[in-house]
Amino acid sequence: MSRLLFIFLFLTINAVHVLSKKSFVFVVDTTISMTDEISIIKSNINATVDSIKDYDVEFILLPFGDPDIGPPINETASGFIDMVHLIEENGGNDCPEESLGAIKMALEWSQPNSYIYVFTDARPRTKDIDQINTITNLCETQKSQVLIFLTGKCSPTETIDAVYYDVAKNCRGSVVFYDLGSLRYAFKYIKETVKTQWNQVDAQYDFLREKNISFAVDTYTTDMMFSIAGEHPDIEIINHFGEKVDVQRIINTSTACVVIMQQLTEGEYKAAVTGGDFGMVTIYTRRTIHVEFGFSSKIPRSLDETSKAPIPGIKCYILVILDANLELTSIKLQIAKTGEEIHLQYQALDETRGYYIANNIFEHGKTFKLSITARHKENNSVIEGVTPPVKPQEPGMLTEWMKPEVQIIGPEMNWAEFGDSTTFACKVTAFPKPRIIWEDDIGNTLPSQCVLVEIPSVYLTYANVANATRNANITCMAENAMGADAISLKLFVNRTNTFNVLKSPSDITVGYGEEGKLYCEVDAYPTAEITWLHNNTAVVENDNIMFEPEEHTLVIRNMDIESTGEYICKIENEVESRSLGASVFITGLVSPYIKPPLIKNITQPMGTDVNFECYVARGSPVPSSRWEFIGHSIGPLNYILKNISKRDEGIYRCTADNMLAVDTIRIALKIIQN
Ligand SMILES: *[C@@H]1O[C@H](CO)[C@@H](O)[C@H](O)[C@H]1NC(C)=O
Ligand SMILES: *[C@@H]1O[C@H](CO)[C@@H](O)[C@H](O)[C@H]1NC(C)=O
Ligand SMILES: *[C@@H]1O[C@H](CO)[C@@H](O)[C@H](O)[C@H]1NC(C)=O
Ligand SMILES: *[C@@H]1O[C@H](CO)[C@@H](O)[C@H](O)[C@H]1NC(C)=O
Ligand SMILES: *[C@@H]1O[C@H](CO)[C@@H](O)[C@H](O)[C@H]1NC(C)=O
Ligand SMILES: *[C@@H]1O[C@H](CO)[C@@H](O)[C@H](O)[C@H]1NC(C)=O
Ligand SMILES: *[C@@H]1O[C@H](CO)[C@@H](O)[C@H](O)[C@H]1NC(C)=O
Ligand SMILES: *[C@@H]1O[C@H](CO)[C@@H](O)[C@H](O)[C@H]1NC(C)=O
Ligand SMILES: *[C@@H]1O[C@H](CO)[C@@H](O)[C@H](O)[C@H]1NC(C)=O
Ligand SMILES: *[C@@H]1O[C@H](CO)[C@@H](O)[C@H](O)[C@H]1NC(C)=O
Ligand SMILES: CC(=O)N[C@H]1CO[C@H](CO)[C@@H](O)[C@@H]1O
Repeated sequence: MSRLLFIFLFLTINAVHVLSKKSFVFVVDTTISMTDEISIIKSNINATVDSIKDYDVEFILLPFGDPDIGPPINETASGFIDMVHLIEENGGNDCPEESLGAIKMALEWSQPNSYIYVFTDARPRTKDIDQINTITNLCETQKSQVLIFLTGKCSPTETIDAVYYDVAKNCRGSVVFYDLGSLRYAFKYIKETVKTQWNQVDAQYDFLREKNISFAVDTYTTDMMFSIAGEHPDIEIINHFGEKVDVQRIINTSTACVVIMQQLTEGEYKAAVTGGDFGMVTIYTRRTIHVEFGFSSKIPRSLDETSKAPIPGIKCYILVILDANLELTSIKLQIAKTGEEIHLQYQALDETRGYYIANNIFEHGKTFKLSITARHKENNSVIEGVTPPVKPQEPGMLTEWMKPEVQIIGPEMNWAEFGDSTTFACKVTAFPKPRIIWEDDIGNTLPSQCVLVEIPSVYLTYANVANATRNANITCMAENAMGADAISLKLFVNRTNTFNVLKSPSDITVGYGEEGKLYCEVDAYPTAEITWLHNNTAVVENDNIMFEPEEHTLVIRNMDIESTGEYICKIENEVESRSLGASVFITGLVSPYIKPPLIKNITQPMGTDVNFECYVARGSPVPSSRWEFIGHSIGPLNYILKNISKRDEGIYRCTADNMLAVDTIRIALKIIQN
């Protein structure tokens, strides 16, 4: 387990490095004792190279004899095959050989992440053993894999030198002993190591007869391969229910056993490894991620704003979407045919959702793949993924003329914070290029931008509301010679709650009959409602009291006593409520006053006329006044009572009243008989 951890750290620290073509290096012992092996190599090499030449590898042949090593020959696939067929064995029949020097040279000569296959029948020379440190360091920095295929022992009694195990262990490889009859299986193993892009190789060599290896299969693991080398090796994979898992046994010889597992389900597993003696286990794991991606000439915010292939010749943004648990560590462009690899700069668009953006100018006709490396955010394990091949769009394509069709991208309802800049997008399919206009519900044209995403007829159009201050209905219209289409989106502006009273009513004194105003104004969100109360009763508009909402006022047009009293402006929304009070007073009112009469008793003979006079000296509003006799109103202020008779005798009252008060004078009439 600690070894597993070590490998994880190892892969993590070095996750970002410049990758170039991997090398496929054959290190072949060409001494006379290898004659039979070399003929087996020759008869297997064509098919092997053929099956892997499409993977991005370069071929290097490194022969070593006695005492010469190399030189390495860097070749194309077919040149490499030719060179292998030209190998001639010569030189000493000594044992041991300079195999460590050859491995070291192979590592120095090859690219990082290479496969180095060593064919020899000799153990290393004792005096070369100090090279093992150099080899270990090279393997650590290069991450190359060294597989050693041994076909003999220098003397039958000698055990395989432990030095090879050290090399294999430190170079993620294995030491496999094959006799001449089974050497061809080495080529099968080679194919499997290259055919699948293993991204984790873990070598364990410390097993004696029996070992149980626990391992976990996560959601990203797609394939695993176990290689067991030793005497009569065997392996059984057991799932967490204790059930035996079906595996594909691709090599089963008396010294090597290789099994492959595909379509694994997540969980804890156990590999029960057995052998006759000391042995070595190499575990290969392939983990891949599902990558979603798209292209646009404007930075896309979602896959909806992209096309499946880039438009060549212009700056093109690439949106890459990973599982949110993963953090992108590299994006590479692998150009088909040339094998060229381009590292792309990228930045997170929304890391929590796994959205990343890179850009590139794609070349016409150059098919490519995107190769992604990511790391798991929790345990830092490294995962890779490669997209299917993508071919840039063909410029200059024409199509039938078609009427625009407008589609919303993203939600129909959009929320924005107050004052935010908000961008809306629509997809328009039309040919020829349509005229596109964005408008809001009060007729403003919004600034917009239009990009072609799919040649020849798919456009993306973006409109911007620079300062969202109100809810709006926004329409995208597209028109060409074939017709028009439009679609509407809604913008809701989310404001923070505000409640600012701008004007509040204050006490006023209004002259009788004059106009009075009370103010009440608020800036509130959500919108607040204003209601007025007068003496605790809701004010209803009438001829005298009116509201002027524009001016935020309540208007008393014609001041009277009724209109005095306590007024309250009540401001209320879902969040807050406030009551603001003020008193209204009246001025200019005068009580009626009747000038007292000089003669209060009138005595007159029957049949004569009596002149009643009543002088109202003051009063505002103008009092109403009259003469009364025995409770009845009898006439106006200057009243002449004619031809008096006895029954007219009594007390006469003159009354003047207004809203404030009443004033009264009395005159007694006495009639004498003549
Ligand atoms: C393998 O390739 C070599 C060189 O291209 C050729 O001479 C030879 O006939 C091939 N052998 C087989 C078995 O195809
Ligand atoms: C081998 O040749 C290829 C192209 O011919 C070249 O790109 C690569 O760097 C060479 N490798 C070495 C190790 O010289
Ligand atoms: C491996 O596990 C089996 C049971 O699954 C057990 O019988 C055996 O002793 C274990 N071997 C080792 C070396 O732990
Ligand atoms: C990393 O964490 C994920 C999620 O917790 C888990 O599925 C996966 O098995 C872990 N991988 C390793 C190598 O531990
Ligand atoms: C593997 O080979 C051995 C003989 O070397 C044989 O006994 C065994 O049944 C084979 N296993 C499978 C699964 O083919
Ligand atoms: C946005 O509009 C509001 C109200 O019209 C205004 O107060 C504010 O200053 C504007 N902000 C910007 C950035 O233009
Ligand atoms: C939005 O505007 C469009 C075009 O002016 C109109 O057809 C549609 O009914 C409006 N929608 C709403 C909800 O106001
Ligand atoms: C609206 O704004 C408040 C406060 O700024 C925020 O808490 C809330 O999530 C926002 N709502 C929406 C729908 O954006
Ligand atoms: C309101 O109260 C004042 C003072 O009490 C009173 O003069 C006025 O007539 C009242 N008006 C109404 C309409 O109730
Ligand atoms: C007026 O007449 C009333 C009764 O009729 C009487 O009480 C009063 O004294 C008289 N006053 C004068 C000044 O004559
Ligand atoms: C002039 C006039 O109308 N005189 C009348 C006054 O009243 C008496 C009775 O109350 C009549 O008889 C007179 O004719």
